[in-house]
Amino acid sequence: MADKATESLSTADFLVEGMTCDGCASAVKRALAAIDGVESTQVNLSKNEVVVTYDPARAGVSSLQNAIRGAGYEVG
Ligand SMILES: [Cu+2]
Repeated sequence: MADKATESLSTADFLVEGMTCDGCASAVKRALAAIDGVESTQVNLSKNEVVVTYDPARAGVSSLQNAIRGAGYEVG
């Protein structure tokens, strides 16, 4: 089960509307971190940009988008 294959990670770039402060950035990060396969999340508030590094074998782009929407933000 815990096969130690080398992970090949992908990054996904999202335009997220509604993030206005560090609290929003934290909420988005927390929502994404809760998804299995998400390695890290970077938020650029001034560009409304969220960059997610994830394992595509375990998480899909749509589940990342759903997590962001679930936190209360629009994904472009
Ligand atoms: Cu905020």
